[in-house]
Amino acid sequence: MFFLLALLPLAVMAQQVTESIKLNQVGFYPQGPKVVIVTGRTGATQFYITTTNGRDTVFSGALSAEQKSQHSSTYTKKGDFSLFNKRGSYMVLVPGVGHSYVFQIGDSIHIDIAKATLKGFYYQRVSMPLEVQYAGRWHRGAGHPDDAVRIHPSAASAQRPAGTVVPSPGGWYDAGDYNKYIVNSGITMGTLLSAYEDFPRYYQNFSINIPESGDAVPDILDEIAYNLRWMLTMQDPSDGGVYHKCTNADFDGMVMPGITKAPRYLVQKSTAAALDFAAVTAQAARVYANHVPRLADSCLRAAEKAWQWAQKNPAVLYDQNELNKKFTPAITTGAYGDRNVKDEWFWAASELLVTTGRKVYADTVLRRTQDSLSVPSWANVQMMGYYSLLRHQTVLPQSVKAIVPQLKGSLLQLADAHIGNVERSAFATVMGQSSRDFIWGSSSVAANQSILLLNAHLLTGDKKYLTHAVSNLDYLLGRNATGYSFVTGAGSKPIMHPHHRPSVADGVTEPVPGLLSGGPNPGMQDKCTYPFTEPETAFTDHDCSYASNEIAINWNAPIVYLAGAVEALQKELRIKNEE
Ligand code: G3I
Ligand code: 9MR
Repeated sequence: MFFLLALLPLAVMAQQVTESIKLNQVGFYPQGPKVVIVTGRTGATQFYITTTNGRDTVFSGALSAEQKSQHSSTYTKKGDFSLFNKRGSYMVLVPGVGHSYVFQIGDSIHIDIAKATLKGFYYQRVSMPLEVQYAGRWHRGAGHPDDAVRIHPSAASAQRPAGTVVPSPGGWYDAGDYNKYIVNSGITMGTLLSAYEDFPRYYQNFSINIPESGDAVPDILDEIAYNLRWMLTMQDPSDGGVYHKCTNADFDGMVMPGITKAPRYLVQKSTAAALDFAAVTAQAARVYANHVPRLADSCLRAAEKAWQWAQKNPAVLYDQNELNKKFTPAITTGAYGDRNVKDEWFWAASELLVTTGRKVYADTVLRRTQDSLSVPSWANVQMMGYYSLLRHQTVLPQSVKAIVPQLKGSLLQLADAHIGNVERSAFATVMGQSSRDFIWGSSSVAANQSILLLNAHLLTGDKKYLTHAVSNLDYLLGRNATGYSFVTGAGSKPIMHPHHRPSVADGVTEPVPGLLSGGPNPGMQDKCTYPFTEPETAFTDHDCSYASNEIAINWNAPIVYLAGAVEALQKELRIKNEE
């Protein structure tokens, strides 16, 4: 041992920081899991945790046998230093390979991630200036006012013929583009509202320095309300139908928001939009009841009206190609064209049932429980209904209470399917159990898998789900085949060039902080140049790459939930007999 300790300083100094050592670049909880991955072929068999000057070794461990990843030609060895629990700053040293970035071990280690990713939504606000006291270097003008947008011919009605001008200000820009889409707001808002519903005490004093900070409402609810008020403008007051989106005809160029004066349109009502809207406003109605009662009342009325519209219009899909054959101007922005709305029915019914207890909603819930269940995405929100029903199981009517064991069983079955083989995977993360995890917005797949596991943890108290949920936070913050932290401004090697118009156009070197990059996507639909093209490496930190490196509200919301939940639950990571 003495021999080793004496030699190590020299070894460290001789070695460089290497990107072959991949780990959560932010850090670890003292009692939490701690895993490091060494990529590339190496004869090394040991790893060392050292002080940041490399002088002292504080822990050493054996590297696992070499593994070939299933999702790329990457070889890995794994090191586990979970047993090392001393707070401080450290590096990982692997002789012959180099040393890692500096990371921390500490309490509340992810609080900055939890706050920055929620603040990310503030930076997406439409129609209001981002002032320097809140936005720092990223302050900017108001962007699109959206106080006078036009009814697109696809959305014309007797009361609102094509060209009618209506206000639809506010909300969040969807992503790297400047449009506003109801379907994608659906899962985004549901996820953020659920973060609050699951951890209300945690968010009570969770301040993120937005203009509303300091009022009586928790900041997370103030931020959500900014988009909620916009969503309410998207409902046609005469029939309760909900427009699919508020958009330019074509994407703006890579300029600051509001520079172009292209007309904005409310485009075609759709069943998916109505039901996602109904789900969000129904959930908001109960969440805001004690905080902003008038907003809550408006939400409930809006939710029931949207539901009624959907009942009369149960299969109005949004098909942009068909739409463009019939109407001008052609609309070429994001489609969010969901072709299956069974899950939207289930989610809307679930939220309306929890909020109102009415039988009509229970009937739909009961009819739809055999439908397939998956980790949620913008196009599949079935699981969002499960989360809410199980969270509020005590207030459900008897008929639905009777199926709670079945709902819980299905959720846990899916959770268990995600953790069965983690130890055998090359990065030891829940993410990447299947190649299909690597799709457009794969980072949100990772975060949503963790939310599933966190729900399993909340329902059972079983720590294994929580521990596995942390593995995907580690994935997003650096323990992945690309070596990037996918959150702007976080970690030692964060992405720097997201496909995000303000970040490209604002003249500030650092991108807007707290935004989650889409992540590896072997589809590479943007045709940019990718240095690697296999499923888990098909990523390029270039602003050209909207298919792998855009940011989007439905990707940010689940990392807000994940980071906040892990922070709120960090004490439960402790090994029981240490308490
Ligand atoms: O679902 C299929 C899957 O079954 C198949 O295995 C896989 C193989 O490639 O494809 C999957 O579908 C992909 C889907 O994303 C997965 O969510 C589609 O190919 C892919 O085209 C689709 O991409 C969507 C993209 O818009 C293009 O329409 C993304 O989900 C969606 O997040 C993205 O959203 C855009 C908005 O349109 C505009 N604003 C920015 C936003 C983010 O990029
Ligand atoms: O910038 C757009 C991005 O937000 C979308 O996700 C993406 C796919 O719909 O499209 C991007 O816009 C591109 C357009 O589709 C094609 N021409 C180049 C645009 C990017 O500069």
